Amino acid sequence: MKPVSLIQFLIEERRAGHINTELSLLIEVVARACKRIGVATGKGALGGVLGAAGTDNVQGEAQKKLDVISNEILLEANAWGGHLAACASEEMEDPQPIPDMYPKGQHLLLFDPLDGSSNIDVNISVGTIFSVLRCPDDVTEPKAEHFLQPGTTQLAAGYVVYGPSTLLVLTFGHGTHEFTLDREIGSFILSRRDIRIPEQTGEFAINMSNQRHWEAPMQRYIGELLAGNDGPRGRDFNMRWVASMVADVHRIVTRGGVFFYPLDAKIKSKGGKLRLMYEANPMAFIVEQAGGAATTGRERIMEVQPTGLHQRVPVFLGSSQEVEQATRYHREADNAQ
Ligand code: P6P
Repeated sequence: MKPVSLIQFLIEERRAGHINTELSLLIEVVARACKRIGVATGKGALGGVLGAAGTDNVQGEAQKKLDVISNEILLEANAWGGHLAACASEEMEDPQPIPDMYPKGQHLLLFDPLDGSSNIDVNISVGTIFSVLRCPDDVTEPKAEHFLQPGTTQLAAGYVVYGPSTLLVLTFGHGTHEFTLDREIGSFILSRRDIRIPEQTGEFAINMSNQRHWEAPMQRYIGELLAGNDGPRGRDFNMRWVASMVADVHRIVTRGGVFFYPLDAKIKSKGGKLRLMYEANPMAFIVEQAGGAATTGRERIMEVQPTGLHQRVPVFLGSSQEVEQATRYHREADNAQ
């Protein structure tokens, strides 16, 4: 069968009325920028891009050189096309408006330019996560509050995982689809259309070193998985934790599984570890469109009303039966209080 390129797919989606021309241009620009990020990441030590940048981001986290480089690549690529009103990034305190010299568009782009960057120096897969919102009609100079829209309003979401192959996974709300970068021609080629995440799974992802800090329902739920055959689930479970959300989520999108970054006593004051606007929401959109589920343990991630651009939330996502079970335990515990 003739391979379908990303550009052909975007034209199909435009003809189907799922996206408009401006959004298809935005996705093409982001995909092209991610190819450049992949090249920079792939150079490793030879590119002089490993290690710390010597600066901290808005989260107070030490930035890697590639965090800063990736952020710049995405900002520069999206500045001139006329498809965006502003960008927001994990690496920037405030949104960046499109420079006055360029035309503005009707979209807001949010991204984590290089998620999992602590893994770069040890050559483990990292990725870019992005989310697209509509800019409110009467807004010409978007501020942070204009980005604070619930995940259900996303027009598009995607990630690019820089692994053995470079993959783009994308949704416009009409299924979740995967594209593989053909490095010889420099095009993303459709490799999986309408991905489905199995409802059941035998594989979970969580950072077990935080176990003593978890809330009781999380202790109960994970305890049942660890009990395996001898416990109430009556079967053994396997565990994976890459500590790179894009890699962990891509495994789940590919073969099922369930991912948790729950509240724990250490991070309770912050609301969680992962960021709502440019990590949890786009991943939730992608997972739900593939038949999975995504909650904070109490509510659907995409229904959280954002209160801050860099707000954090607990994340439970993946195979729906496991997400629902873990969420049920948390709701039961809350109701019992
Ligand atoms: P921990 C990477 O820093 C990240 O934001 C996600 O990509 C990843 O899932 C998580 O943090 C890993 O957190 O506490 O296991 O290092």
